[in-house]
Amino acid sequence: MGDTPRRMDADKAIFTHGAVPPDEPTTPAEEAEKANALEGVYHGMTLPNAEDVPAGAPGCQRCEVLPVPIRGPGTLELRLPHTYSLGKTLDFLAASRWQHRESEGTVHVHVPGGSLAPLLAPILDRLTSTEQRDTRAHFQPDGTLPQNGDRFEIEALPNFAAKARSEWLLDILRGERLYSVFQPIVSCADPSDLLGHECLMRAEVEGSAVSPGLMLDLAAGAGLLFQLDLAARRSAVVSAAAHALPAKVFINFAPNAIYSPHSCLNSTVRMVDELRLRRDQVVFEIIESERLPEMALMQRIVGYYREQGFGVALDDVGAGYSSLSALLELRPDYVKIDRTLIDGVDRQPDKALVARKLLETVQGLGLQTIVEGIERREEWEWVQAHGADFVQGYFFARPATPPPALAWH
Ligand SMILES: [Ca+2]
Repeated sequence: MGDTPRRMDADKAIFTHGAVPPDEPTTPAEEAEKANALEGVYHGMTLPNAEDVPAGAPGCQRCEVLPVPIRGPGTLELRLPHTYSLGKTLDFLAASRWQHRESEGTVHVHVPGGSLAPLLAPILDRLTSTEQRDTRAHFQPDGTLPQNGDRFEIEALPNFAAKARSEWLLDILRGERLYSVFQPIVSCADPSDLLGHECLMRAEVEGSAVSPGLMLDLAAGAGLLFQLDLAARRSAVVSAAAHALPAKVFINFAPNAIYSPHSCLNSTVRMVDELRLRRDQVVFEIIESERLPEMALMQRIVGYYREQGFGVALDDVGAGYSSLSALLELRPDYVKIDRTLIDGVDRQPDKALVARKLLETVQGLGLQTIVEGIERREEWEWVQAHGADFVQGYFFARPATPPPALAWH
C-alpha cells in the first residue's frame, strides 16, 4: 500500500488515532518460525477477490468475497441534501485543484487516479454529520457506463467514505496479514491454574500496530465486517492449532456479521476439525453485546455453536444495557465482565456496588464468570472476595505470541 505520498499521509492520520502499543517483542527467528508454522498448518485461508470467484462456488459470498477497492481514475458524484451544503462543497472545490462540474444539485468531480480519501476528507470536514448522512455518493470508473444495478451502489456519504478509506484494510485481508496474540484466562482462586487463552486479532501497517477497534469500526462502515470477522476467526483457529494451545481457546466473533449461522459459520467449524482442535476446547465469545442483533437470530447462532459441540461466552457484560437480558435468554457458558466495571473497583464504592450486584446475578443464574481487565493486585483481591470464577488481564499476563508465561506473582 501507499503508492503515492498523499495517500500514505492520509492513512498515517488514521493510524495515529488507532495505534496500540506493540505486543511483547519477538525475535526475527521467532517470527519466521511462527510464519512457517502457520504456513504448514493451513493453506486455505485466502479470501478471494470478487472477480476471482467462479459462479456457483461454495461458501458464503458475503463473508468470503472481498470487494474491489474504490480508486481512480473515475468520477465521484455527490448529491448534496441542501443548497447550503452544495455551496460549501463547491466553494472548497473552486479553491482546490479538483476538476469538477455541478448539474442540478449533483457535483461531479474527476479523480485522475489513486485513492479518493484526499478528496473526501476536506469535503467531510465541511459538512456536519447530518449533512454527511443525507449526502449520497457514487463512483463511476473511467471507461464504464452506468449499469442498471448501479442504483444499488449509491450510498450515504459516511459509508462511501469508509469504503474509500478502507484500502489498507482490504490489503490486510487480501494479504492474510491478520494474526493472533493470546492472553491467558486463569482461575481467580489460583492463577497458576489455566482455563484457556483468548485469541486477539492484530495487524500491522508499515511497521505500526493497528488497533482492533479501528479495524472493526472501519470494517463496519465499509461493509467489510463479515470479511474481517471471518478472517479473524480463521487466524485464531490457525494460530491456536499452530501453537498447540493446551487448554480452552476463546475466539471472538461479531454476531452482527452473520446472516445465517450455517452458511456464515460453517467454514470456521470445518477448519476447527481440519486443524484437529477439539470442539469442546473452543469457546466462541459473542462481542458487541451492547448492540446484539435480534434475540431470535442470537438464539439460532448460540444454538448452532452448542449443537456443534462448542462453548459460548458473552463478552463485555456490564458495558451496555441490553446484555443483562441477553444473559437470561442465551445462558452462555461463560460471562465476561467488562473491564470498565473493574478498573479501580477496589476504591470506587459506586462501581463496586454495580460490579458486586452483577457478579451476584451471574452466579445466581448458575453461569461462570470471567472478569477481564485486572491490572492491579487490589482489583484481583476484590473480585476474588466477591466470588469471580476466572480472571484475565495485564496483572496476570499481557497478550502475546507465542502464548505468554503467567506473570501474576
Ligand atoms: Ca473478547
